[in-house]
Amino acid sequence: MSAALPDIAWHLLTGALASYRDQPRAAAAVRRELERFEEPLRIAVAGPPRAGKTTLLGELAARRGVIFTETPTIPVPDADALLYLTPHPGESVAYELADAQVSTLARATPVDTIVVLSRADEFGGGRVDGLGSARMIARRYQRHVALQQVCQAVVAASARIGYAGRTLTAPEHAALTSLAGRTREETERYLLSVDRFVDPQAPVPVDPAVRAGLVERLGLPGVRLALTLLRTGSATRDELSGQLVARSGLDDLRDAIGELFIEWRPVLKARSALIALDALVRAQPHPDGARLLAALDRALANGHELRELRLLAALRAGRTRLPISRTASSRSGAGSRVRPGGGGAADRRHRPGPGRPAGRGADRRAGMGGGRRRRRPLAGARRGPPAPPGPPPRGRRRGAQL
Ligand SMILES: Nc1nc2c(ncn2[C@@H]2O[C@H](COP(=O)(O)OP(=O)(O)O)[C@@H](O)[C@H]2O)c(=O)[nH]1
Ligand SMILES: [Mg+2]
Repeated sequence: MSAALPDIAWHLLTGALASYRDQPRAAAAVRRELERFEEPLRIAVAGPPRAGKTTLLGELAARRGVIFTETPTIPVPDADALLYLTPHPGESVAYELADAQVSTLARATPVDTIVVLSRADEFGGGRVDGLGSARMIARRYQRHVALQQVCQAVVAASARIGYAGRTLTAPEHAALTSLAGRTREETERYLLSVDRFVDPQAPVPVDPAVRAGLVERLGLPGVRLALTLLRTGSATRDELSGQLVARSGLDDLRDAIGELFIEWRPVLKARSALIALDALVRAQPHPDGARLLAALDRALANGHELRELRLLAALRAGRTRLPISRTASSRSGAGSRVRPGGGGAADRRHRPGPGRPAGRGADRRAGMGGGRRRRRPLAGARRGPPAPPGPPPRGRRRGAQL
């Protein structure tokens, strides 16, 4: 049985510390990596300006053992995991993320990224079902080969709707209820633009200043959604608030962060440390360097936890599922979910056997960079149409839509 990745990483780092004992700066860098092992998981929230990073950070309440930081650019030094926000998704996101992978090792183990379709309420041209269409787009993107190779999940979320729902006031609820008392036809033309909605002349039973407050907090798509929810049965403040939060996608995002990042903290920490050590050894030549690099390569290529993580992401995305017998046999444990280092069904099936040669290149392709070999045994269980073809030629990549 292969050793656990955190143990291997710890072993390699302490070995490197001994190797570099005569090079104080390199030794200090290794020591720093050893310290990081004990520190909270660092999750960077990145993306273009106005993608909604600050607003989302406000909703990702502090959790023990995790530090969220906002940053405009990638790659993010010191981050163990990345939430990459994009309000205008396209294929270019996959290439931006691929370009930001700092090394071959990082590229070969893309277990550290979740793509967030942010400001999801604005999708679909701000129609009532904008959040619903964003969720469907996210699901489709998760099956796209170019994105699978750079991230673990794609989740649609609107921090604005989540926040407004969570903090919905009684006066806001009352104002929305009065508006919802009018028929859809009556309110629809005032919901075509912000100017119309806040127009003092508009014969709507809510004060213009209150309307301006509503649109400030919920946006027009949010107001439209709230009116639909009120008209279709979510009448009380608690019900409306709960529905807005549920539809915001924030719970889905928190689940993804929990299942793909936080539960795997030691593994992601180990991965960060190994990638950092790889960079250090390349920058600071040492007689032990070649041996260390080979060991690092082996550790990441053979790390069964990293394969489990990739498999878990594929299961969550519905790209694959465990064969029935395996699912049934694991039901007594964690069901079809794969647990961190938990030796679940997926683990038993895919863990390289003892004494099996490392087969560097093959393991890379199999375990990480797209998981082709890993998927093959499960091919019969795959649902839906085959994944779209791979990336277009480089010249046509940027700006293309998925
Ligand atoms: N419609 C909508 N607007 C949002 C959402 N999240 C943030 N915004 C707005 O987008 C603008 C930029 O948000 P901010 O969080 O500062 O983005 P940052 O530059 O990425 O940190 C602000 O006006 C926010 O109110 C969202 O989920 N939906
Ligand atoms: Mg900001």
